[in-house]
Amino acid sequence: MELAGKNILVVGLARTGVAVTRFLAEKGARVTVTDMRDYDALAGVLAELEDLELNLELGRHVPHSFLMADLIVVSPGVPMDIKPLQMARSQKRRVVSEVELASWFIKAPMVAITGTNGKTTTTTLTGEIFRACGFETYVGGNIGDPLIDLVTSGQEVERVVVELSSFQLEGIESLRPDVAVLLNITEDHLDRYHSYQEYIDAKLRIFENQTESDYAVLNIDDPLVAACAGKLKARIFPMSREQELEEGISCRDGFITFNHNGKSLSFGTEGLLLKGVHNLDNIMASLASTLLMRCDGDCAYQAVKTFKGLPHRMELVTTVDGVGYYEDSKGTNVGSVVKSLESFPKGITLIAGGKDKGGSYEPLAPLVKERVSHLILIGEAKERMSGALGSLTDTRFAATLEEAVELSHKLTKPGGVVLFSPACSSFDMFKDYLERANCFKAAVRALAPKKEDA
Ligand code: UMA
Repeated sequence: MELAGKNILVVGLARTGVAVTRFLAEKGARVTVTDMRDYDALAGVLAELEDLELNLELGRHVPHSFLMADLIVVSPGVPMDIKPLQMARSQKRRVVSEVELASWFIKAPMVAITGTNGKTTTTTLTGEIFRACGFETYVGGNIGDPLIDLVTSGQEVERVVVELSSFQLEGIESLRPDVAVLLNITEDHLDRYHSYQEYIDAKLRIFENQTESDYAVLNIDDPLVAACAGKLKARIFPMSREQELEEGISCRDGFITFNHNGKSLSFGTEGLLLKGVHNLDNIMASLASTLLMRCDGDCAYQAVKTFKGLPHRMELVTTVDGVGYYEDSKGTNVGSVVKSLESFPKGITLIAGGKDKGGSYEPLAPLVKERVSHLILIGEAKERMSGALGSLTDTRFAATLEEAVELSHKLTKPGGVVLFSPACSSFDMFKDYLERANCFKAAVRALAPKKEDA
């Protein structure tokens, strides 16, 4: 689509909206930007865009602008079913997400990664492997850097690795990854979707434009993921920790084995810095994607061996009075917290809660009963979480995250761990999961600065 001179509406003015606006304005489009937040709330963001000529509609969405637009680009945080978007669609206006827009201008081969958990780790590691193998690589998407930034920069790359959320996938039309990865599906974002099936359907859209020349890397240990295999046009490249695979990637008895077109490569898992069984899935997905896209096995394995993982994923903040304090602010859904709890044997003080996403907390019950000595709940979700889990262990409420940390310090015996893994989003008390992570870390460090164990 030729953008110069077109009326384009950008909906949402946070990270994505700013990046899209700059791109479109530089392409010569007539850009209108709309956000429900007002001028005061957006002062900082507007300062970043002051060199551009824009039409601003802030503090409200004006339906007329949606109906007049040649193209509407929607930020991931804006639900697709808000009234003005519904109206625009019914009037055949073209509505896309930022990743779709970016994909129109990207020529380099693309690996796209989705799933409920592990996306960011897999995306980062996949990027690291490509770079270690000598490919100029851009890593972006839901991970934090909008994909459109690559296009705006004019940077020529040889590989693109993009983390895609269900929100971004809702607004694609033609985005077609050369390799699309689906790691797992468990309940999430039920505050945004009308049903779990709607969330699953959004995730599966990652495959919809693929053809027989592309690959779908599927974690077939996950029944929901395995179930989609028969419906895809792309070549299926399965991954499993449970089955040996003649064609695919599997992990058994301390070795990851990649079998493809009669070629076999084997990689030992002992001594890898990335711990936990769920991380084996992330590693297999990254190896599969990169080896399918011409990476050398030895170089790829070197990158895996030196990869330490990400901040805000089970990060040990410090140890105070013999108790380890782990920050897992990215544990924003139940499936993710299950995996975090599985990492410790017993004696866990779990701090959880935040903005409720409407899903069930029941999947946490067996692990809470078996391993959690104290459960400290915060945020809007605390009553509902207490209803599901409160009878299984000593359960208390705290008004703030700081208060929860102080309480955990009083309750946890030496040798135990305090795990902050919320199972909820942060938006009831914080700007985002990063602010929440920093609040937890500051509260831990304030506990006993001189008591930190060496
Ligand atoms: N808004 C409206 N009208 C509405 C609703 C919202 O105007 O009806 C406005 C809000 O006031 C806000 C903007 O729209 O100003 C929404 O922005 P956004 O939430 O899309 O924020 P961005 O900074 O653009 O971040 C988004 C992703 N956020 C979400 O999906 C919620 C980021 O993923 C992503 O990194 C970024 O684009 C760059 O691509 C974050 C996330 O939480 C990490 N993702 C979810 C997750 O991982 O679970 C999906």
